[in-house]
Amino acid sequence: MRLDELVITRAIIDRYFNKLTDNLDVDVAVVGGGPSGLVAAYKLAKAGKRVVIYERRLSVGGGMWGGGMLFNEIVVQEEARKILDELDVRTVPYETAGYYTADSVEAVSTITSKAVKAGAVVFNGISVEDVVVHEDGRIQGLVINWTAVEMAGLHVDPLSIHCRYVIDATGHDTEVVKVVARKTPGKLLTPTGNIEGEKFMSPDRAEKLTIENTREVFPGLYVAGMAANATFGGPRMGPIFGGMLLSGAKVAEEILSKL
Ligand code: 48F
Repeated sequence: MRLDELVITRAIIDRYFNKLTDNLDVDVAVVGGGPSGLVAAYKLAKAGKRVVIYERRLSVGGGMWGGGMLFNEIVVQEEARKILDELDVRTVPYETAGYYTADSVEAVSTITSKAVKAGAVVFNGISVEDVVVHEDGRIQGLVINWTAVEMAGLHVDPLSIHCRYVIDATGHDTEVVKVVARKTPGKLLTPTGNIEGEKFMSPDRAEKLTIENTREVFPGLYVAGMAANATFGGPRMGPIFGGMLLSGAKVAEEILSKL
């Protein structure tokens, strides 16, 4: 066949804009496609909910690609292994009982594939810069813009989408919560009403607290993964990823119980 560049162009534009307009009003919008966001999106989509992930970078996966210090293996503990089993990510028991390893590239690519096949729609190269809140004070949606616009520092107004729930899965930077905290100081559902801030490395406590801290932090806004610990004052844990996966599963469960 002879290829026509205009057909190629039209196909991309048509299909992309259909995808965009089909997803302007969804059940759950996940901000950040790291391990916690991907698992949350997978579980929600599998339960039949309409889910989108906005990811600033070209690739989802967040901090999981590089394992620890670019050694591309991740560690998960016994409690989290069943999630990797469910997602068809192979794990290998380590010599110390209860610890398992997985290839980080297999983990990211397989979890992403499962989430997308379950129906989650990923918009990469898009950054979330604000939230939509009307008179009732509840988050109704997100304000989004191209990452390229953000990077270039261009003065370009963003667009908005609607969703019933937002998950801040933006990792250490807890970006959505930061915006909310800046615009409504003292109103977060944290002990101080503000962001408590991430604490020093302490994996055992951090992994447990990540799950505990995975909850609603403002009407309509949940935190998951490292954003949960940064928001509620939990420690960091480094390259053990069980807490991230379990946090993604927990936030999905909590939201499903409300939808
Ligand atoms: O940081 P990240 O992997 O989040 P996570 O699910 O996992 C944390 C671990 O990777 C690791 C750790 C535990 O072992 O400490 O750090 O909590 O992924 C966060 C994703 O969110 C994207 C960012 O590019 C990354 O892929 N992101 C951050 N801010 C925005 C965003 C934003 N404003 N809009 C869109 N995406």
